[in-house]
Amino acid sequence: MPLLNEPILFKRVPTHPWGDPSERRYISYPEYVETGGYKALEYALAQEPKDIVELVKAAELRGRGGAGFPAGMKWGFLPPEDGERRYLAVNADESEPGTFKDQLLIQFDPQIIIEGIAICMHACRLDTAYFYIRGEYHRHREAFEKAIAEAYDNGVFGENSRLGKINDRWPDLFLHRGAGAYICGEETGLLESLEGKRGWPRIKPPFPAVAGAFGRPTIINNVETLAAVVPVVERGTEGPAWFKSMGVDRPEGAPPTVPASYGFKLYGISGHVNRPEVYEDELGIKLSYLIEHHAQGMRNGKKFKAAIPGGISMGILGTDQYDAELDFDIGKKYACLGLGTAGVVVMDEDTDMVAVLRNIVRFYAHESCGQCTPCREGCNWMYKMLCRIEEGDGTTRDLDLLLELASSVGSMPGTTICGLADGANWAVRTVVNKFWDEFESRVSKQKYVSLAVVGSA
Ligand code: L3W
Ligand code: SF4
Repeated sequence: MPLLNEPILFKRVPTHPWGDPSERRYISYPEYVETGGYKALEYALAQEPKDIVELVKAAELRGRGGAGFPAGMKWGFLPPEDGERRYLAVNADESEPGTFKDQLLIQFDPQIIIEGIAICMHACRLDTAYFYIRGEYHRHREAFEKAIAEAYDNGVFGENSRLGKINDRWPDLFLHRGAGAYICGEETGLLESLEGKRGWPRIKPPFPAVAGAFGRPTIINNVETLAAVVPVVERGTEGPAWFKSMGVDRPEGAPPTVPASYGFKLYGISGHVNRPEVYEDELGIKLSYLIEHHAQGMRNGKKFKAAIPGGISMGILGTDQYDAELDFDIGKKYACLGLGTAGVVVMDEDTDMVAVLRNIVRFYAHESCGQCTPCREGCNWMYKMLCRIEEGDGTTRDLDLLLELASSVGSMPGTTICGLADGANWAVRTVVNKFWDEFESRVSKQKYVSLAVVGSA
């Protein structure tokens, strides 16, 4: 059984083990309300906006889009109101490979997201929200557009909205479609795209909370983060303690400034497992538990070899890390970048790790926006070396170069505008280091100039 007693975000979306996924259907506004929806917004509207920000801060809800940044703290970064426009941009671009957790809520229970959006707009005094949705999500877009129309019809947005005027404007929610570029999921690439420009990430600071869409203060939150605000706020002052009764506490003796991993999480699991799916459970469940109890074990009874914890940018968990706890501290304990989106991709004993890495780096080379030379040239260079190694034409020099490029400060790491290049570096470092024997056995020993395993994984 899962650690959660009942689904929270998936309350209305049938998922294993509580319901039959074949019975999923669109939950309309009236059905959402009949099943307890919009109580959280009602509560929020009866409070001072700043008190809702404090409530979310107290819950220590960390962003569910990949970075795990505390949502309440982000909301608190907004400058004081000046009467001009302030925006919310909802990141529904969901294009990190292996990540498909938000789409179920978007397609089947969009009102929980819309309620979270409305709460955030009230709390942060944002008058205009954009729902930036991945271009390939056609059915999801249709469902969300219908949900927005229902929300307008029922007075959530538009003239005479129950939120009242914000910055002297009636609040609005617009849907904006992406056009298939991964980089537009990076928050500042998303803003550029929203403004009608090429999705080129911006240098930070300034952070979007200070200067975001159209140069105005903007909050950018992931779909799951905003949905998770709803059950917390719905419980009023009890919300933070309830949320913190789930998940993983900060290490003993750590100061409150060290973020913990509280609450519930949507885990998407795919790859060589019997039941790939999105599951809801507490933060901190073991990878082995996710595979065996939720995903019903490895496919064809094969042995576990590796898993990507949460989007390919996070690096990889090795064969001996089967019991890794899936919380935001996973990176510190298991030599990877972090939990990311918790889009777990599982690989069995027959998987060719050279081919896996070649495929991952191909993705980065293709999706690099090209602004930064180390990313544009480096990803392509690494891809060419990996193709050589996979085809049996590589040398140990290629392996050393790969690691040097991905590890040495001044080559790729830390030299670029956004995290895409670093994502590629983490993938290369962790896959090569954790599966060194496999890579070494594929290259010619001639021209051996060993830098050994450069840097730690
Ligand atoms: C104001 C400060 N705001 C930080 C804000 C910042 C952002 C958030 C986190 O990358 C990761 C990446 C992907 N004043 C602030 C501040 N902020 N300091 O906090 O910032 P950051 O830079 O840590 O992260 P990020 O740029 O948002 C996200 C990885 O997640 N990833 C996710 C991909 C997700 C998808 C998807 O499908 N959902 O594509 C997966 O691996 O690579 O490492 O809002 O502005 N002082
Ligand atoms: Fe573009 Fe890569 Fe630079 Fe990011 S790191 S801004 S994707 S070139």
